[in-house]
Amino acid sequence: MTAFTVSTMQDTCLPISIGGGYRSSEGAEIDCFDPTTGRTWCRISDCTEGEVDAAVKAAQAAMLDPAWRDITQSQRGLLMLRLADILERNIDRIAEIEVKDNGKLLREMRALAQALPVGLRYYAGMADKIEGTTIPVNKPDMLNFTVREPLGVIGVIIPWNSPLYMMIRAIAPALACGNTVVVKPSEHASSGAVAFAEMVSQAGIPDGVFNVVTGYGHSAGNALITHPGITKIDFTGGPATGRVIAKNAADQLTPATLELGGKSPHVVCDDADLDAAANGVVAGIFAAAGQTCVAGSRCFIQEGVYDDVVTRIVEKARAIKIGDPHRDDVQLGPLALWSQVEKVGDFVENARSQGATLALGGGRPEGLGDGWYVEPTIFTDVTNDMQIAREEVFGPVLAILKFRDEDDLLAQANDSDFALASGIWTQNINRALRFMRRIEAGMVWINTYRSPSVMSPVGGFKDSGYGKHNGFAAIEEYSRIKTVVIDYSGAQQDAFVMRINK
Ligand code: TXE
Repeated sequence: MTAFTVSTMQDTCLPISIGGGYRSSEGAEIDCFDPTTGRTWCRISDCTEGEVDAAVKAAQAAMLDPAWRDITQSQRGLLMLRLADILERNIDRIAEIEVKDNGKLLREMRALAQALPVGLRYYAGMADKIEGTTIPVNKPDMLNFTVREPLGVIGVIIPWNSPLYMMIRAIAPALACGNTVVVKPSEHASSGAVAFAEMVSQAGIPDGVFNVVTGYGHSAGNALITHPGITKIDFTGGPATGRVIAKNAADQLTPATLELGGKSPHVVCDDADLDAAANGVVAGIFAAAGQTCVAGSRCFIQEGVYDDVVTRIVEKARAIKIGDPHRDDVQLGPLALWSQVEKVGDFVENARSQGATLALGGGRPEGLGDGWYVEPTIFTDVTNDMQIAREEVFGPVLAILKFRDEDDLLAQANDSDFALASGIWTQNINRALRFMRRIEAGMVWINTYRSPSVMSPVGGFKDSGYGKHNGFAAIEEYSRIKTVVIDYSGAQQDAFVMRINK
């Protein structure tokens, strides 16, 4: 089998993987762009409905295949450990392939690639610890227990910002629970998932357990999530698409885990270590060029230190080195999509016209060729009703707001459609814990920001979606409970009266 690299993928149309191995698709070709040059670097296919159907059927067949269905939970874990070892040997290759698609810093993509085997090993270790419970139902001579079983075929839709990282956090718990998966990566960043398929085969995971179909969301993606053979949808992407997916899932009564956007509040209190806080705020929004769902895009600064902290943040952001994401000294690469560059431009215009003050950036840097670069951009004097404070930009744009006291802070911070992440910088533990209790957010970081772990549940509330990735919580997302009742009394039952607790 081919070992995919940037050079073997360059200028080719990538294959798909259905039921093991690779094949070419009959669908129309789609160009994939390198954001550092703005030019096409490879192509993928827009898979046909028939191909998506074949992928789901392959995954259904694998669910029934004794090679997957009948192996022990420990054996499943061992297969995952083998896959983790293969991934570990391919970290650089994966990072390079993914940078080509989304233009994020090679350093960042390498760190994410290093997290892939960690995630797999975490869930591999869990595979043989997935247990049911015994329940004392207060009925003598009756045994009541539960077993946890896989759901079936999981349809996984991933975005372009951190493709394999998002994919692993779905497929690792899914496989640990004994499911099979069909992945539809973003049309902008499919190369990592395609390359990954060969590693799954090398690990000895049975054919059909992991399948990849490529293509647009409205075609291949829609065919996948509306397929009656899918028993669960795992989606990471934007809220608009999330709503479409949730409606489709509801139509088929298919459960879904949705991780959508955010407009996360990042708070600096007057008692914080101001320099550490300013660093945290800058990293929280400009790392990954703001293209992360947990970006700390709404910064709240307490009035007494507002001017001081704004100055520190602006100076640190001004010093950010923009350029080729492959270089070690670069801190801000291009945006992944041209449409994102245009979207950022619209946000900047709108923020200015609504009365926010442009304190830094707002345009595109000179001298970087045709790459899709945007300057680190900061708006001050933002109020919570402005578009820049309400909608997700998904770019290097920070909105700074002022707050008086805790009540004022929480009223503003919670006045948002989103509730994914939050952060607070303060030396007062009581204050931090009061914030933790009252903030509407799936995650609260105190004196740190953007510090995820596979062991720690991730997921939002409100328009940021529902369900959890990571941690033990994900096992509940990818398995179902079956209740078993055994009467060992040997007594005759009154057939007309329910044997309910009295
Ligand atoms: O996402 P989409 P886009 C946010 C961010 C960004 C916005 C739009 O604000 O600007 O979303 O980005 C597939 N049925 N996030 O347009 O459309 C699609 O092919 C099935 C936040 O890239 O949500 C891709 O694989 N699938 C986010 C995936 O959905 C469909 C990360 C995501 O695409 C589909 C990315 C359909 N009808 C963007 N339509 C985060 N939470 O990290 C699209 N898709």
